[in-house]
Amino acid sequence: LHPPLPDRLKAGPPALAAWCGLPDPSIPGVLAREAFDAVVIDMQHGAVDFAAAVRAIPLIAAAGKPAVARIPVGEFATASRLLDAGAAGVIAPMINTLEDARRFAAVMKFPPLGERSWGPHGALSLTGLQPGEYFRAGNGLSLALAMIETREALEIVDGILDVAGIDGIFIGPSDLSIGLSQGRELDPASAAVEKALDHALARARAAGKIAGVYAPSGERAFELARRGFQLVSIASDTALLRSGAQMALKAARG
Ligand code: 3PY
Ligand code: MG
Repeated sequence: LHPPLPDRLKAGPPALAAWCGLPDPSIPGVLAREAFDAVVIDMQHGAVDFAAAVRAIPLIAAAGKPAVARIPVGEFATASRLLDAGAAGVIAPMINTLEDARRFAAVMKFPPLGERSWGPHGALSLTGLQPGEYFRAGNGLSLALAMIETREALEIVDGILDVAGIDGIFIGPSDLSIGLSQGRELDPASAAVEKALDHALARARAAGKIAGVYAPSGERAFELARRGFQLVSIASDTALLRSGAQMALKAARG
């Protein structure tokens, strides 16, 4: 049983997460056994369906790691279902209005804070809590991260951070680079993105909330964690497979 993810992220040190988009649940299960602090299952761009995510969650938990899922855009009902299955947190992409943030927070938190409906079948077995205990503790156990990845979202980042039930933000540097350049470029390390990262991080810190970010490589993750991001995901399962294969083949070919 791991400590509540929001508390763990606030206390530090920065958590490094694996990022999984391949559909087989054994892949997050394998990566959870490596020295990651958390594992993200990506249902937005990944090929992971709900049944695969539900199978991955206990495999990640069995390695003593929190499972975090990214839902498809606007599929807020899926967020509660993932918490019911035992996910420790949910990342919601493209939160571009205060209404998006409020709808997301509502499905993530039980009343009176939100409107999450009761039925945490997997969460009860994974946490070992009794229903009443889980009902009282649940809002503090589950992490709600709103993705900031458009110009609109960046403009209202303070308002999003202010929504009760939103535990923090997670920055998507690729979409943000597209948005900030008005569709002219994809450059997750552009000067405009760098400035936005610092701004969003500072606003999250000022609000006493969590700041997470996606990093395409270990080197970039190191740099973003050092800058103060509390949750940094590294590359993806596919990227790690490809780079591992390339390294092995390079060595084999001499
Ligand atoms: C982005 O960079 O846009 C992301 O969503 C990270 O996966
Ligand atoms: Mg994105």
